[in-house]
Amino acid sequence: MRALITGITGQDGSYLAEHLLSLGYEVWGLVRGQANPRVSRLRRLLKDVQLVRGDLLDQTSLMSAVEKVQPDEVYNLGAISFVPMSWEQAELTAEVTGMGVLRMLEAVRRRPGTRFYQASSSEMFGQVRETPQNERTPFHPRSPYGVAKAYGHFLTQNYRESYGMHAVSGILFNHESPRRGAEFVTRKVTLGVARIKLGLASELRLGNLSARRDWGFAGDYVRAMHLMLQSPEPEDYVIGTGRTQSVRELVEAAFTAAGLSYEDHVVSDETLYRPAEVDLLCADPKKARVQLGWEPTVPFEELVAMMVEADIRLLTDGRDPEQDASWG
Ligand code: NAP
Ligand code: F7E
Repeated sequence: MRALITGITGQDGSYLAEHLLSLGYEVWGLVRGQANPRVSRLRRLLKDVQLVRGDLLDQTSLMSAVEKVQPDEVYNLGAISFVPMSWEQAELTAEVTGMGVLRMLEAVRRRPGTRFYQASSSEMFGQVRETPQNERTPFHPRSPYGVAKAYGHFLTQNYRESYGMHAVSGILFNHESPRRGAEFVTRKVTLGVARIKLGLASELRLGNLSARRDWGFAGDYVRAMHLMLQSPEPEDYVIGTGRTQSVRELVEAAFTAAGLSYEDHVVSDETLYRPAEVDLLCADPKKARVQLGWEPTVPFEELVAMMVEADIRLLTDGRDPEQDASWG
């Protein structure tokens, strides 16, 4: 089996590539830019992945990539994925995170039989209409990112219905790991804790501590992506743990894991609040459990402790969190 992954240099791309390689796949990753530093990191760590150039903004490059790789499965993980950036660069977010899906679907449509996975997001639920959220819960996105993901989600459904494509969306709730980008709250917190523990900083500035998320481990979630494409019928699935914690609980767990007290270090900074917040997300992953046999394996407290430990090790070794994440 041959797979093509867009977004291979991101958190999920790296875990998915490892998982598919372990299953015997030939794995290709779409990479953009002339001197993308994350590509050299990827090359160091995943030597068996083959690379093809392309950009979600460039239809011709995607057609050429699909033509060259001739994949059996395409995983579209590429996106502008940081929610605050989607207000600052709303048009670019629409182009990459939204229109990028259209361009990938058009490239894949020309190769009948290729299966397509779209990285949809719990951010589409936004201001939630019910809790927990399942595959039938209506969308009310609260950011340009959420709106762009909703477009990609409906388009994937539409191409499935219009052209009979085996195209599915995974509606994934927040998933984290030591490879998470440093801008997202879990990694910002675990890196902040590591800096404070090592005497490199004394405070951590955060935004809204009351928001609640359903946080799981990225390594578990990429298994679900693969399982979705093996199902005989193309269908969409919610993937999450079914548990929800506040940012304050995350902060408390991370500081406690390092033997510190968060009240001594965390500063609430209103400039980090979002123009519109998603207050609460909690998945109902029953369909994935029953139909795919998928279960998350890493509980929240273990995930947070794993990330804190990895970041303390990273900084102790003098590595650069932006360049290395905790890949070593
Ligand atoms: P990530 O670490 O931010 O990775 C994003 C990837 O997109 C990077 O490889 C980046 O490549 C690539 N990319 C950005 N612009 C591109 C463009 N114009 N053309 C091609 N590639 C481009 O994201 P992640 O956490 O792994 O998430 C993977 C996917 O799942 C994303 O679509 C995200 O929106 C979605 N998602 C994530 C979560 C989560 O909790 N992690 C939950 C639900 C859905 P460069 O190296 O070139 O920048
Ligand atoms: O924020 C609050 C913030 O940036 C989580 C992406 O992968 O998951 C991710 O989106 C919560 C929000 O993730 C800070 O207001 C408080 O309520 O880690 P985050 P996100 O926005 O939930 C979804 C499913 C995706 O699809 C996205 O691609 O934490 N928060 N203080 C903060 N967040 C950040 N980043 N930084 C703070 O200082």
